[in-house]
Amino acid sequence: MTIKNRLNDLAIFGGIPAFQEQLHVGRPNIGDRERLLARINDLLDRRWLTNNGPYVQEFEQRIAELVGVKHCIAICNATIALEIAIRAAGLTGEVIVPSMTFIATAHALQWQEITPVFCDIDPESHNIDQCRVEELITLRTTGIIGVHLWGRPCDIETLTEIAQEHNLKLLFDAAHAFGCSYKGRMIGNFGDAEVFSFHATKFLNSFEGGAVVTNDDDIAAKIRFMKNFGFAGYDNVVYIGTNGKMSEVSAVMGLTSLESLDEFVAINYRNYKQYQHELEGIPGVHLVTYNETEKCNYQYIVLEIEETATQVNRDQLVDVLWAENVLARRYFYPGCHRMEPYRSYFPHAGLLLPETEKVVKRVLSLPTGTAVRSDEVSTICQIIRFVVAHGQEVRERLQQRAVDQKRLHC
Ligand code: T4K
Repeated sequence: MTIKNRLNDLAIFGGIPAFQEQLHVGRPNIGDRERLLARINDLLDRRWLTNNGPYVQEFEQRIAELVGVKHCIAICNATIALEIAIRAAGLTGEVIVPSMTFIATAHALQWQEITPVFCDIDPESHNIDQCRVEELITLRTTGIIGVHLWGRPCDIETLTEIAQEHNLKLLFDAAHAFGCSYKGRMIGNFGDAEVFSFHATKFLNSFEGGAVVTNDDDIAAKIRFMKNFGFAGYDNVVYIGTNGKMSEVSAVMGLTSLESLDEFVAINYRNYKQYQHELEGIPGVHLVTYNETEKCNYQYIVLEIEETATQVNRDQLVDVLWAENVLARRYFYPGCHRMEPYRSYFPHAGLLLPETEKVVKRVLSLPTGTAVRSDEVSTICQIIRFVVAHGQEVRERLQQRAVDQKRLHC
C-alpha cells in the first residue's frame, strides 16, 4: 500500500494504486468452510437438493427463532420474495415506496403491474419520510413498502398508524436489516410481512437467497403455496404461483453463516468504529451513523459528501478511489425514479423528491466486512483525508483531465 504525499502520488494522476488488488463493497462474509463443505457433502449423499429439503426447513426455523417471528419462508432471492409478499398481501393499483432504494423494490411492484408511487426520504435517516406518505394516498393506493436502508429502521410506528388509519397493507423491504432491531424488537416482526435478502453481498448470505418473515398465519400460508407454483399437494394447485424455492446448497451456506453471525457483527462494528475515528474532522465528509443502543449489523459504511466543504464532489472522489482500486459504490444513485421504466412513466417525479435528489448525489459506500483488514481501512481513510486536504487542486486537475480526455476523443 502506498502513502500519498503529493498529488502525483494519486493513481488517477499517474501514481501507483494504493492497493494491488481491488477492494470491493459487498465482498461476501464466509463462515466456517469445513462445516460448509461437510454439509454440502451431506446433502449430496442424501441426494435431496431442493424442494423444501431438510436444510431449508432448518434454516427457516433458525431465522424465525433468531428474529422471534412466527413464520419464516425461505425464498430463492429477495426480489422474488418481495414479489410473492406483495401478491400474498393482496397489493394492487398503487403502492407508496421510497425511490432511494435498490431497483428491486420498485420492480417487484411494476413486474405485477402495480404502480410504485415514489415518496421522498428523510435526509437524516435516508428512509421514507413518514410525513410525506399521506399526501400520496389516492383511491388506488393499497399499501406502503418501507425500506430499512443501510439496516436503519424506518419510523415503523408512524407508518403502522398511517397504514391502519387508511386501511393499507404495510410491508418492509428489510434486505439490509437482518440482525437489526427497532425499539428493542427484531426487524422482521413489523407490518404485514418483511423481506430479508441473503444475497452474497449481504450481512448474512446464502449465495443467493431471501426470506419472507411474518406473524400473519394467512399470509404465511399463501406464501408457502405461492413459492411452490401454488401446489397444496401432489396434483393440487390452489393459487397462482411461481418458483421461489430456496435450494439446499443455499440453505447450508445460510446455516453455516448464521453460526458466525457474532463474528461478522464484531468485524463490521470494528470497521465502522475505525472509519468513524479515522474520518473524524475531515470537513464535508459525514459518516452515516448507527444507533448503538439497538441491535445492528453495521453492514454498510456510507459517507455523505458535502461538496461545498470538500471541494471535490462525490463522483470525483469515487473516481479517485477507483483508480486506487477501492471500488466505492454510489448506492442508490440516481434513484429508481430516474431509471427505466419509471423515468419514462414519471418524467417529472424528481420535482416531488427534492431530498432524494440531493442525497443520491452525496452518498457513497465503502468496503467493509470480513474481507477488509484494518490497515486497509486506514489507507482508505488516509486517501480520503489527503484528497479533501487538497480538494481544490484535485478538482481543478480532474476538470482539466476531463477536458483533455474529451479533446483526445474528438
Ligand atoms: N431491496 C434492497 C434494498 C436491496 O438492496 C436488494 C439487493 C434487494 C431488495 C434485492 O435483493 P436480492 O434479490 O439481490 O436478494 C448488489 C446485489 O446484487 C444486490 O443484492 C444488493 N441489493 C445491491 C445493494 O448490491 P450490484 O448490482 O451492486 O452487484 P455487483 O455485482 O455490482 O456486486 C457488488 C459488489 O460486490 C461488487 O464490488 C462485487 C462484489 N461482489 C459481488 C458478488 C456477487 C463480490 O465481491 N463477490 C460476489 O460474490 O447489486
